[in-house]
This record gives sequence, structure tokens and C-alpha cells, in this order.
Amino acid sequence: MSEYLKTEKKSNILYITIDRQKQLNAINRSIMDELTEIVGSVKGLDVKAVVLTGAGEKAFVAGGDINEMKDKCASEAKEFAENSHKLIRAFRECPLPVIAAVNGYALGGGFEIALACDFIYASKNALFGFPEVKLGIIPGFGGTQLLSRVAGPNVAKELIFSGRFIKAEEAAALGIVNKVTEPEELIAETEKYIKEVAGRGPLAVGLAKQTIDKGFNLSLEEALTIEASAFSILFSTKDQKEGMKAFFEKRDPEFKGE
Ligand code: CO8
Repeated sequence: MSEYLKTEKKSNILYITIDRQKQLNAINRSIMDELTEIVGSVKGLDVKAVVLTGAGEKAFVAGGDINEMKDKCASEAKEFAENSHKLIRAFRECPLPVIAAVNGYALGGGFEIALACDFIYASKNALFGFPEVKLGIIPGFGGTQLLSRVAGPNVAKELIFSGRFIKAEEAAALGIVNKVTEPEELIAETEKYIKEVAGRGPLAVGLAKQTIDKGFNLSLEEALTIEASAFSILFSTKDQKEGMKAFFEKRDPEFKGE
């Protein structure tokens, strides 16, 4: 494993920490590829959620490694961007909630990685932004599309055209961040949420994620068809029988993910 990625399994959660503090956790190709691989193989790990965070207080991820990008030609840059999109797909296809716990700078590729997660919890000291235009480029790791989908194209344009950084509170007001915490409470607040989800039916949680993501860019009619299909699939699971039985027996359900 890369010296810059740390993983830890703790109380049903897989923590992935990007730890390259001297460069403010800027990510290079090998970190990206490894992250894609780890998120793509969480299925067999017996965890309920994945939390992605950055080491230290200063940064979540201050972007793609500019040093690695600076001499690329156009065709290399295209391949680089397309390769980075694999990470977004891996996050979307992961059957578990993937939560970004953002501390400090989440810039460029760092903002994009956070947006690729299911949602973002951020500490008060978090700063989000797309400074790419200051480098003469645009976000290339899904940022133009992911931010538009989360906050609308007008917000995406305003932030991407200027490269302006926004604080966690402004990001929350724009619907980019789900929760803002004190810096020292970021992980505890994230864990509190995951504990709640861990008691829910895992197949239901996984299918809810898939249904929301798949339906998001379709017409309402097409999206409702996907929902009806996912809804019906769950009625052939033991978890559905257990969940409804437990309701009438006035006890907590014991879901097995079957
Ligand atoms: N890449 C490489 N090195 C970086 C990066 C980065 N993105 N960000 C910071 N560093 C390095 C600095 O060069 C510096 O190194 P050194 O100590 O050797 O000089 C060290 O980290 C500390 O940084 P600063 O001294 O600059 O710290 P400050 O507190 O003064 O400033 C900032 C903090 C404002 C975050 C500043 O470092 C900064 O502006 N960083 C660059 C931010 C940026 O432009 N990010 C976007 C990069 S482009 C991008 O992300 C496109 C993604 C494309 C897909 C990527 C797929 C892999």
C-alpha cells in the first residue's frame, strides 16, 4: 500500500486517511489508483460505511499534485482525467455509504473527491474551492459536473470561474455540505451518523443509494421505474420480513443483509 494512504477498520467503519501532509495531502496518480482499488473492494470487509478523510488539521486534500501535472501534454492530460473518473465510479458503485469528513483545504481534486462521496461532513475550518482557473485549467476530475449536480450550474459557474474559496458554513448553505462541526468533533459526529445507519437494513441502504444515484439524471418516469424495481427486489429478502416482523413485535430488527 502507498505510504500516503492509511486504512483502519474500526467499529464497523473503514477509515481511509490521505496522509501526505508535507504537500497538504495533494494526491498523485498512485494515490488515486489505490484509493479506487480500496473503495472498489470494500464488499468483503464486513463494514457498514467508509469514511474518507485527510491527515492533520490543515488539509483534507489541497488538490491534484501540480508537480505531477505541470509537464503533461494534452493527450496525457486526457488520459489522466479519464483515469481519475474511475474513482467517482468506484464510489458510486460501492454498496456502502461513503462519507467525506473534510478538515481544512478541500481544493481542486480534493473538492472533487469529497463531491464524489455520498455526502460531506465538514469541520468549521474546512475551505472548499476550485482554484484550477488560476492554473490555466478547469476541474478535470468530475468537478464541473459533480458540483453542478449538487448545487446547481449557477453555483458551479460562480465558484469555478473565480476560483474563490468558501468556508464550510457557506458550503452548507449551498447544499454542498450536510453538516458543519467543531474541528475536534468531526469524526465523532460522522461516527454518530454511521451508528444510526448501521442498525438499518444494509441491502435497503445499498439499494437506496443506487436508486438515488441512478435516477438522478433521468426523467421522473424512468427514475420511478428504477425505484419500483428496487422496492420490489427488497420484498424477496429476509431483511424485509425481519424488519416488518420486528415492527409488530415492538423490538429492534436483526438484519443479516440477506
Ligand atoms: N500540488 C502539489 N503540491 C502542493 C499542492 C498541490 N495541489 N498544494 C500544496 N502543495 C505543497 C506546496 O507546494 C508546499 O510545498 P513546499 O513546502 O515544498 O513549498 C506545501 O504543499 C505547503 O503548501 P503552501 O506552502 O503553499 O501552504 P500555504 O498554507 O501557504 O497555502 C494553499 C495553502 C492555499 C492550499 C496553497 O498550498 C495552494 O494554493 N495549493 C494549491 C491548491 C490548488 O491549486 N489545487 C488545485 C490543483 S489542480 C487540481 O486539483 C486538478 C485535479 C485534477 C485531477 C487530479 C487527479 C489526480
